[in-house]
Amino acid sequence: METTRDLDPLETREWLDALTSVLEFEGPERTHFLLDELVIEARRKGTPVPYSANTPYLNTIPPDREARHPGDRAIEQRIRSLIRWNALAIVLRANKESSELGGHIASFQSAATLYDIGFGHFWRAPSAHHGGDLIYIQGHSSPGIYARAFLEGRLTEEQLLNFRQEVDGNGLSSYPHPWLMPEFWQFPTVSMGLGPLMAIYQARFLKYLHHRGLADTEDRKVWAFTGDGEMDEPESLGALSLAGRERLDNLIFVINCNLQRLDGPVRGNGKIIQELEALFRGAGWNVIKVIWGRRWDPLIAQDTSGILLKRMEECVDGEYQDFKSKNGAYVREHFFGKDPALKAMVASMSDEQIWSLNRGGHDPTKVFAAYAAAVKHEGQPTVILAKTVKGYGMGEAGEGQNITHQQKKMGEAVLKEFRDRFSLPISDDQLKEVAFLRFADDSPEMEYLRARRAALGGSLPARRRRSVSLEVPPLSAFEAQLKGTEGRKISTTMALVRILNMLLRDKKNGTRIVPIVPDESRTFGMEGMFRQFGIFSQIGQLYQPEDAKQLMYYKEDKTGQILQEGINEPGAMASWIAAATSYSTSDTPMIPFYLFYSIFGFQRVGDLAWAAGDVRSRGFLIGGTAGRTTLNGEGLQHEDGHSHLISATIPNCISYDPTFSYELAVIIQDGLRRMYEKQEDVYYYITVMNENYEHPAMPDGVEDAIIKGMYRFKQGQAGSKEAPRVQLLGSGTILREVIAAADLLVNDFGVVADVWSVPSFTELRREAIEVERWNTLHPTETPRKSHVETCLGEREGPVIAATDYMRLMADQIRAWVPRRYRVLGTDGFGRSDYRKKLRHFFEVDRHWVTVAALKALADEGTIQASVVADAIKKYGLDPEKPNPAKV
Ligand SMILES: Cc1ncc(C[n+]2csc(CCOP(=O)(O)OP(=O)(O)O)c2C)c(N)n1
Ligand SMILES: [Mg+2]
Repeated sequence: METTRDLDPLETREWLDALTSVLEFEGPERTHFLLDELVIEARRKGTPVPYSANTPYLNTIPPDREARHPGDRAIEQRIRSLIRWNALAIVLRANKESSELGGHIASFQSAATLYDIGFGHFWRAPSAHHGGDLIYIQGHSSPGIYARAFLEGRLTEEQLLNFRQEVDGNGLSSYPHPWLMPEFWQFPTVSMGLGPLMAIYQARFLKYLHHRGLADTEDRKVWAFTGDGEMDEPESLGALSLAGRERLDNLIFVINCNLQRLDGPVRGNGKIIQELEALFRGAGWNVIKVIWGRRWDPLIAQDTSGILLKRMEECVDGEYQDFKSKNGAYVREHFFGKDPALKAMVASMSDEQIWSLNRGGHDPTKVFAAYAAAVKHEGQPTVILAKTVKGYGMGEAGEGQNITHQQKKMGEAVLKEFRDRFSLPISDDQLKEVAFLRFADDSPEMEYLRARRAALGGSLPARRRRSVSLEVPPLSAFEAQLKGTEGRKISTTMALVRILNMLLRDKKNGTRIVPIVPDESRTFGMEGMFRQFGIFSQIGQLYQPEDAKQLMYYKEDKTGQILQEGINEPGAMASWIAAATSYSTSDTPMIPFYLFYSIFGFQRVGDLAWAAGDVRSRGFLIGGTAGRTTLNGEGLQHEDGHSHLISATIPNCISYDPTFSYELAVIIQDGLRRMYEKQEDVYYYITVMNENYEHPAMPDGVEDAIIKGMYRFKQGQAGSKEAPRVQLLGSGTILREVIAAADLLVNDFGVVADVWSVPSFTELRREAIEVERWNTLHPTETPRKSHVETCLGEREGPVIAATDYMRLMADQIRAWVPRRYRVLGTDGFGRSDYRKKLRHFFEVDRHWVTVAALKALADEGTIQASVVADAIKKYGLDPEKPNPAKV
């Protein structure tokens, strides 16, 4: 259908005049209403009116509706200019000798005003009157944040000089890392996409705390800064609809649309601002575009014919970028010069004036107006799409150029231009050495800076390291798990759910437990919790659930305790991180338990799990239905035999693969004690399984050894003194095969076996490395012994280990096993079958453990090799069986 050609301009004029008059006399709401009615009527009559989520390529807030910037703009500009200078000085000086250390200049220069207006007027630090706003700062803009902290007197010159030099302490981390600067940085954002995702769930978790009456978060905002390139990440976009659906009006995204990412333009052939506008509007967000600075206002006001807007809309980002890498004359020629009438509009302007037509994101008045509108907006999250220039002020060294992202050098001539452009008080000598600049302590600038932050409650960013210590339940509270199941068969998953139920009912801390599930509650047998504790929903439940008449119906509730995240592991993980850091962000320790299919844990959200360590999360991750052969019917993509290897890569993640419910109880109680009573910055990964078996009572005095990772489960009873001996190790469900193998060994071959339960090979290895390191550095002192050496040193016979994980799991302790060590594991892709068949296939069942033990004894010369051959025959093992790791 022809829609662009105007067949009757007179008629068009009449309609437009009518619109103008309504707008003038009855206001924008009425105009909006009438337009909506017209579109609905046209559609009802069968006219196709295509959906467009875009508004014109203009600022969302027209000049006459802008909230006025209340500050002293001249002083603010001087402060901002000094911050700009110090930010680039940090990077230039770090790279003076060589470029080995790296750093970024161009990104912060494009974002300086966006941060400055926030710090100066909006972002409240925690104080007696306010819980504090939470700011997710773009990772590689860190030099600008350090530069401000330096001006405020929070960082020393020495620290700035140690940017990216952290080994000797007192240095500044390259990016926001709470692990490395625990009193400064709050959120690890530099892995693109994680900041936006975590910010959304943070905002929702603040609502959760508030609705459940755990903390007053009513007036707190979450601000997330991201680049326009960063919005390419699926993680950046993936939770937008959740934010819209949950009406997170405590959330503000600021997207710095400098039109460039690392290699070049973000959308050279299109317009990133328009693309993002449509996406965010579609997801239910309030969108505020800040495209043009105030120097454009008169031109836009003159544009009654729409030729300027037409040009603005047809121009693509690649061209906009190109203009800002050139000069005023070039912009006159190539932007305005396209149309004689347009060129005439700027005929009286000099090239300099054309060059100074500023972009919205560089205009403090426009940015202020956008922020003021955003914080007032109710019922929706807000995104501010601010157009800027990458490398703003860098001139020939990189302004608007494709190379600018990685530019770490600026020559003297360019620095002089920078100085003049921002009217910086820098002598030629200072310029040569790229000196850091400060205002005199009693200067109006310093007074202004201090007064602004004082009015907003103190300096930011700042991180709370500790909160209140909780009184955690003693081990005796877990009595039901410690005494064994007395004949009943249950899974460790069921034991875990029982523990969770007990903790949820705990009078002191029950309300702090946050069960989190990604649409998997029924898989773990947690559906009973729905009715009792409720699923959190800000709206409550607008419908009667289908199963309302049942005891355990599906209950959504405003004060619900469970976070049911849908089929969304990254979102659930982001929720868990928000809860696990609530001690820091809200001074309200929470105890999250996130349960997931273990294979969809670390390998699915590995980068978030790493960030969780960095941000000093405290909480429990529960890898459900774990074990390559234990989750038997779900095949290759579900059967996990390696999550413990990934969790072991995270230095402050403590992992366990328990077999019995008392082990689980001891581990969880100790975790509660370490994380919530002692406030250690660690988190737990525990695997639980869905195989039902009987659980014995806890043997006496094994608690400490369970926590260390290994204890003697059963002492082998020798019929005679000469009987050969072996040490059998196992974890998880496979420990039960190991226990059975001990019986086969003694009954079929007269070999005596001691059985060890090893809930954590990972913790054993960590401790052994520490002991070994101490011994190396203290060679003349009495050597210390690792727990592995202590356990196995005084025993006899070769050592055999089997788990439901890859061999590397048990191999972790090889260096400290004092004798011959054979390891069995489930290397290779999983597949579906009965557990019994799978354990034979992967060669981890009782027969294979027995054969491995006999072979080790034969290799030692304790028994004849023919005994091993007899066993292979006896148990029907095929010597030509293909290697399961390869098929
Ligand atoms: C997951 C991930 N991939 C790649 C990078 C490397 N990286 C850092 S900044 C950057 C470009 C960012 O562009 P944009 O988001 O537009 O930010 P700008 O610097 O333009 O403000 C890239 C690719 C990263 N930090 N994280
Ligand atoms: Mg960018």
